[in-house]
Amino acid sequence: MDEVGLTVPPDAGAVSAAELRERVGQHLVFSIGRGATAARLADWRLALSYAIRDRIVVPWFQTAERINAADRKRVYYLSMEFLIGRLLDDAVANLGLESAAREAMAGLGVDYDALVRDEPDAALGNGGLGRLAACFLDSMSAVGVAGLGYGIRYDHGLFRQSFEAGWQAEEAEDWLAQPHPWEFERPEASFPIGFGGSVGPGAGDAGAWHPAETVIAVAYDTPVPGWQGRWVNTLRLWSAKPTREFELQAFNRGDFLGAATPAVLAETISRVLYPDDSTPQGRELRLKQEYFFTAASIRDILQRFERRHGDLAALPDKVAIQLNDTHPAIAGPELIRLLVDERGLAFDAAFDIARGCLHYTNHTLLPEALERWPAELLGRVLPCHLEIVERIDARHARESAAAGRPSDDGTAILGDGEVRMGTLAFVAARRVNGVSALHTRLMQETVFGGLHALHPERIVNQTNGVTPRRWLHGCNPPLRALLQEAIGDGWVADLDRLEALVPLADDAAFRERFAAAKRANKVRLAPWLAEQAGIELAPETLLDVQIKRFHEYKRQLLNLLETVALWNAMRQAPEVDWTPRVKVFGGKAAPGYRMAKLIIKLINDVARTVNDDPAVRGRLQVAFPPNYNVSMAERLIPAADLSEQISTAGLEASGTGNMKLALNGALTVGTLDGANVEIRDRVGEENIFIFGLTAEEVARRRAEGYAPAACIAASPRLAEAVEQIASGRFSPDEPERFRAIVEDLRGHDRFLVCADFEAYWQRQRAIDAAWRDRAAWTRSAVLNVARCGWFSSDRAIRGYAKEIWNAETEF
Ligand code: GP0
Repeated sequence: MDEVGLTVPPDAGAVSAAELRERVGQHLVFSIGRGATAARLADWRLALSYAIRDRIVVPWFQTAERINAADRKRVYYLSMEFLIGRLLDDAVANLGLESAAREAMAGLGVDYDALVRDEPDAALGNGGLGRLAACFLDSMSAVGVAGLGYGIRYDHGLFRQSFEAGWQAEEAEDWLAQPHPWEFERPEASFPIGFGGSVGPGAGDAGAWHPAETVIAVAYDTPVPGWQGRWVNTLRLWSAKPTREFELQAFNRGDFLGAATPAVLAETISRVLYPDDSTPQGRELRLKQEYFFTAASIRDILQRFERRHGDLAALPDKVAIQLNDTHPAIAGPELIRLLVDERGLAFDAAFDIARGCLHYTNHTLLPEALERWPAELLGRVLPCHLEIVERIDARHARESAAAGRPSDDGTAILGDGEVRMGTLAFVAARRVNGVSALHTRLMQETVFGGLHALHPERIVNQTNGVTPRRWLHGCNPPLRALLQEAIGDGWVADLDRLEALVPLADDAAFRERFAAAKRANKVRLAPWLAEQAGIELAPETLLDVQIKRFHEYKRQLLNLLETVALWNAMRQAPEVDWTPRVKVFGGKAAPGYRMAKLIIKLINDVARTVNDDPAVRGRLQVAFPPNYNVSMAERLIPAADLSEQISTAGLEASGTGNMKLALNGALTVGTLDGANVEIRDRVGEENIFIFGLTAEEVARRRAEGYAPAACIAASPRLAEAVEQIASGRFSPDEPERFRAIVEDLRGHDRFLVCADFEAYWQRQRAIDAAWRDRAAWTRSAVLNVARCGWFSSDRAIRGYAKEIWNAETEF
């Protein structure tokens, strides 16, 4: 910095509104190339973003210098998905520049909030898994871990959802249509990545891989500022480029299309995010994506290590690599390949080094979600890696036999012509973790039982968390202001301090102000909800939200059946003083997931019927705003009164939306699944509405041969709702439309919707009653906020740093 004569700006937060305003003006003219009179909203947004980014760059350099000077152990978080959302407001808040930014823009005649909303969401993820990675990035900077996130810079993130006559339609998302102001392209940080070809013999343990095709991985770096800008890590995303832009020979022959083909094929690799959540499609392109970003990252990691260290045996002391699910599980074979084939180590030494660095997070036990690649496909795309996988498997078999385990205990990596990526990730990892206490226990007892017996120290728990910067400070200004007055702002970096609210739950004046903050959020939401879903939200109405991906195990259908039954009950007893509710659904279905898409259509059909019915006007409304994403979550969560977390017990690994909603004062109606169990343990049984079968009971019911018909017969309410759906009450234009849903409910009901229906209904009526005692409700809501500090991702990251990575935290 000094060498180029640049004066280092003072503290990130120390910039005045006047100075910031001047910087915005300069960027508008000199970076965007536009004058103030011609500037559109997007131009102003870009100008402000560049001006804010300028404040991050020097602390970013300083962080790197600190890490290098102390030779700190580095933590690499490899993830196929980073669902980061908008960055402007988040950066502004982290730097403490809210009032300066507002004032600067007001001085320029531009509305700051409109600017913030103009930013497209970076939707490089599907749901919980990708959003967790984004929260972890934020927290690694907040607590000062020397962390770096690696992923893919998809040209197109998760599709945009719209409804056509109530059916989900998908459109390509285009977040890079405008310049993305937060990243720096690093053309010099690039690696050739090979695919296919053959393997010849090498020296010693080595093989010599001759790939048939090669693409270039080019890095794009986004700085990730932590709270108060005191630590700035990096998110490095790889983009695929052709080795040669263009086949000039072909072009000169007049073959214009042929000239462009290699480039198009190469760039296909980082073209689009696969929209399947929890259900891998096993496509060749997906395997190439996984290898592409993993191989580039591992090479980058090794290169950075080798620039400062000589002895590869020291790698585990200086490098911790976290694999977010099995998508980057090829990291093990790739690291071993580099050590053996390109550095000359023996296989066993290389394996031990790899296993000293690698750690694997499992996010689900659903059998259909566990990644498996046909060995034939892997051998075709990555022939060298398949050979290494075989050697890893053989070594694992030897370890297994030495420990006296039977050879057929189901823990082989290769079997039935497939490579089991969960097993591969487990075998090559030092630690393997689940994402909630229940999930981790089920890992040990079920899917990973055999491996757990062999390596009883390997599986540990790290319950998920959410960043309080985005999910309380950023999204909930009314509550933030109240907290500031009541307990200061220490909670933003130390969320346990929310506990100071506990005594205030019994203070009527405080409760009033807390309720007023919730009301303010609902008032803020109402015009948007009216515009998006055509419904009217009165602030006294109970706002009930279920926002998450559509999957049968998450049971949006259970919520919908209860909605239909409630509608019936209201119509049958209009004289009753029903508790008014607005039910909000939000979420996307994988484009190929037919049942989930049919459930979306059913919700929209029921919504139309209910919302048009004068008999329930002002009592029951159903809203399904399209295109649920991070920004929509930021609107809905602060306004919600009731959080629906109703998955079949044993199937939701953790959930993180459950934490965000509770932290913003929504009460949970939920099963004893995932982190709901830990939320209950903290907020107390009396401040949460638990219902339904436990994981053990679910397993028992299934073992006994569960038959949903008996549950339907035993519940007239449920029977009536199912019959209405079956007979076309909500689809008079096509009475058979929902036949697949009805047949499944009556005949199979894999996710035990019918078994839990009555318990859920009863709990919902208890909720209706509880809502009427607003003081008691608000008291519970305050206690939810007060006791959810533990669900900060700062706590989770400190746990990973201490118990998994063996890495330091600065703050
Ligand atoms: C789990 F296996 N999750 C998967 C997957 O492919 N995608 C995904 O988003 C989710 C879990 O369903 C979760 O329970 C969990 O909290 C999250 O990963 C992060 O661990 C729902 O949010």
